[in-house]
Amino acid sequence: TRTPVNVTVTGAAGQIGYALLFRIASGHLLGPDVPVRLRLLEIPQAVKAAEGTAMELDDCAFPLLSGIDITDDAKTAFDGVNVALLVGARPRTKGMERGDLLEANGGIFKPQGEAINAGAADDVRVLVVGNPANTNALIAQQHAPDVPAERFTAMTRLDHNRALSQLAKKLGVSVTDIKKLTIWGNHSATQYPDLFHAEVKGQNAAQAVNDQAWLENEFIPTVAKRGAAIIEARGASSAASAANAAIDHVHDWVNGTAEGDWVSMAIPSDGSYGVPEGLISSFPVTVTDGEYSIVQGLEIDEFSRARIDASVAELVEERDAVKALGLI
Ligand code: NAX
Repeated sequence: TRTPVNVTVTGAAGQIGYALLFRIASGHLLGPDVPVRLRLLEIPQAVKAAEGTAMELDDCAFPLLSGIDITDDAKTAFDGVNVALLVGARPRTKGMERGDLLEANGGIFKPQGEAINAGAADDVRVLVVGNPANTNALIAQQHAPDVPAERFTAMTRLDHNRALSQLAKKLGVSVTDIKKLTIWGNHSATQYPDLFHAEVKGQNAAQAVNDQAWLENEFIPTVAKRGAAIIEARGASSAASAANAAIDHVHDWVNGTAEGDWVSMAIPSDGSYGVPEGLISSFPVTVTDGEYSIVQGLEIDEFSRARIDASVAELVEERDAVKALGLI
């Protein structure tokens, strides 16, 4: 039998954690034949709630779940970790300035980066879900100099999946008919969901839509502001869909992307498409043998250029702000 893969989830007692853990333990993260050992990291006040979730995990008798450890210590949580899902973060509360938000998250992602640096397995893969995800990933990465920089990623797969669904609805097709959709930039309202390189049943998606007003005034804002719409409707932020996207992100990073398609991942830029090197920005990527690469050679027209640049400019601002705060 295979050695279990160590999967650490931070913020395990939160609502995304609750939706995520059962799918990891049932084999959806890594595959139906890969045993997992879960490590749950929480703040001290939430350890008891995490223990409750662990009791429920026990009660599922998942054949692939070989153990659960719960801790409030980052060093313990990340010791030997193969897959790190950084979900716990400090949300923006009323009246909180951006600097305060970045500072509070620096206080979480800096020690977690250090703990990953100290104890992670050689093949560690890190996905940051907690917002501001791209910049939190950058903070953690900068405090893990011994881990290859490209192992730190942030989640734009929920945005990607939201875009797939919106487009499928508009065209009356199945989501499986759509390929090569891209989210560019930051996981924020400035993100750019790109239909100009996407295909629907082999046809260019923007041409299939043939409605620039819908694309600009409906599609892009609906995808970018979907998180707020969910809060408005549900009275709580996206949880199961965010957990599902985290599963998709890691699953495809480990197991590869489908032939003739790509996915969106926020990854450290190598300078492609004019995105400054080192920024953790969303790109179209394919994965082979567990390694992702940015899809090259896409022609970016003026419309897309302006939107990618605006989102990347926001990432530059966030990076400069955390630099000024001494967090990186
Ligand atoms: P919850 O508030 O339900 O859960 C967060 C959990 O993290 C809490 O249990 C808290 O105790 C824990 N936590 C806080 N600091 C911690 C630390 N230092 N170490 C370990 N655990 C810690 O939030 P939830 O709805 O689960 O959302 C989690 C994060 O995901 C938020 O930052 C949220 O903004 C972000 N999201 C990101 C999305 C994305 O697409 N990238 C979409 C969904 C979601 O909004």
